[in-house]
Amino acid sequence: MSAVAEKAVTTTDESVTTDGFHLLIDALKLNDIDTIFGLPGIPITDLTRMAQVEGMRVISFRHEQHAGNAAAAAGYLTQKPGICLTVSAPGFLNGLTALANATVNCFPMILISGSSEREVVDLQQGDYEEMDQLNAAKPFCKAAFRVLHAQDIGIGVARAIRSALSGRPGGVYLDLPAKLFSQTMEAAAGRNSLVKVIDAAPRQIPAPEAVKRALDVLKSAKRPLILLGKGASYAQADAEIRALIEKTGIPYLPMSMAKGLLPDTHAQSASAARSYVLAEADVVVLVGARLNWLLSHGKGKTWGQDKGAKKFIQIDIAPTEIDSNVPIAAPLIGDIGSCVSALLAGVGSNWAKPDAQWTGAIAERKDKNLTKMAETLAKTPSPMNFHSALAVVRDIVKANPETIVVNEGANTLDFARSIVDMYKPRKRLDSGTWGIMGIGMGFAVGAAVITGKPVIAIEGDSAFGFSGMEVETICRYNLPVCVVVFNNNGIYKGTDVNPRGGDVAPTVFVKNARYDMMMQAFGGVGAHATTADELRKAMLEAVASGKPTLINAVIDETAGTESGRITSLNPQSKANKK
Ligand code: ADP
Ligand code: TZD
Ligand code: MG
Repeated sequence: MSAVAEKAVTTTDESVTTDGFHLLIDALKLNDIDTIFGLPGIPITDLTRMAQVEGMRVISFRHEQHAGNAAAAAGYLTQKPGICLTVSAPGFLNGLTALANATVNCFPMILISGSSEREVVDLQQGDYEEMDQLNAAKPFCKAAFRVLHAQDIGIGVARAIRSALSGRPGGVYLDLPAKLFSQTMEAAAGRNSLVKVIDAAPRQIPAPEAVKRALDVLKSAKRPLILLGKGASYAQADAEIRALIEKTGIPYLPMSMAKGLLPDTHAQSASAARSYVLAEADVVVLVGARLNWLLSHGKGKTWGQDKGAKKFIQIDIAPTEIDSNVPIAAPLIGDIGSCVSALLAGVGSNWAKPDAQWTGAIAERKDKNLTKMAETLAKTPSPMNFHSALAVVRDIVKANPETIVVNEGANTLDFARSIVDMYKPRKRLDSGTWGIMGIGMGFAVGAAVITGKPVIAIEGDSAFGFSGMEVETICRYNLPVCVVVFNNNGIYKGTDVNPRGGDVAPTVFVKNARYDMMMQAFGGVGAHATTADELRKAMLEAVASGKPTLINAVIDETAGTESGRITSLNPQSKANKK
């Protein structure tokens, strides 16, 4: 037996001591956390070994940002905070981007970082990887804690878990100085110091008058619309949400990560008539969706500013979200499960379904747009464009609805979001609230590990580059991940040229790169697809085998547009100088 294993076993003996390492592992296990995503090094190397010996899964990455993204994905999918473990200063900072992104996305995760000696750090005397991590983390997360004494590890972990999960979920930082790990205490006292968090995300029941107000506003609607956000999918109130939509007969729109909460093929989905319903609806029920840039802040042309005032009913757990951009007529504060149930009770059995004029007009536009899209998807241009490649992905996901789809890029993201239908809740993970690049392989690994389900990652070639080295991680753990790189030789397009000559333009990459060979380098399957048929064959093989696979899908380098669908956010030069 190794020294590490021996030490772990002896903690069951009442007469012996435990230490910071074991208390942390025991505290996590006591709270049903069984997986750590991280990257070892001083002072947490032994912690990763011991956690494995104690039966936890320790998934080791090549860069902390991706371990952090994996933890965030795990948190979103399971309602248990995902754990990311890093070394001090640079490792911590590498993980911090993921912690901030998780917080922005309202995903529960805990970044646990080892840190250097407090006395040296605070006097800035120059320690190995010296940094005041606690203060650095604070602006980027929901809460940040430091534990200095072994007997406080239980409480520290409990505070971190409750902070991550309760109310609006988010990222929490837990700072553990190196000295803490080897601090010892009597094993029985250690066990008693641990805390099992009871009811970490308590139900928050909406006030009856708020429910009545919301129902009154909804009843007054002529053209109602329900908008589902990723808060709705996170909440795991799938049956209640479906019942509300089907009982009221109100058309609904899913935000990208709420796709599949009801199947995208549902008759009441208004996705294919999105711009029409946003402009025309008179009452909009927001369910776990913020009126941020992704929804044009709830105002302007998108929302039909010239067509009269709109009324919003907003269900959210965070009261300060209300009136963030436009006035909210009926705020409904509470957890989505409780709020939707309360609305359902008020809806009863004789709810008047929306006017057929409204639903008919939506259906008409939907049919027209879907027919047009079907025509575009049926084409097989050479080289492939986004549509012809995504038509293949769409078929594969339809045939494998349990598959989790990870998606990032610009055009690759925007087209995939609208073309690839989802059929089950919480099967789509993407660039989210920030529109961040780099979540790809981290989310893919996190989702595959925590759910045991296969993953298809639809990646722009630029987007993939941010986390590409993690294909080694995918191979190392033999995960059923199929990465499809939409290779158009660059960011948005591969056609830019530098008018001055010399260096190539900033948005283009090496032409005809073979990303598939990266996967082969680590023993996975690489495939090169230049036609839709080749792409289909490679994806079918990947799905059937479950082997780590990367398909280099060659996309017409002229096919994309600048910034995908958000070209308008690009500042334009006003100078007249050349
Ligand atoms: P999307 O990007 O899909 O529009 P957002 O991330 O903007 O979604 O919005 C998610 C919202 O859901 C946040 O305002 C968050 O407070 C809220 N939320 C998250 N979980 C819950 C829950 N369990 N109950 C109620 N609201 C929730
Ligand atoms: N860096 C980070 C962390 N996030 C970002 N969103 C960007 C940079 C800017 N950016 C985008 O918004 S999309 C994108 C970048 C660099 C890449 C687009 O290229 P792609 O996709 O190859 O991934 P398409 O299909 O070629 O459009
Ligand atoms: Mg590209």
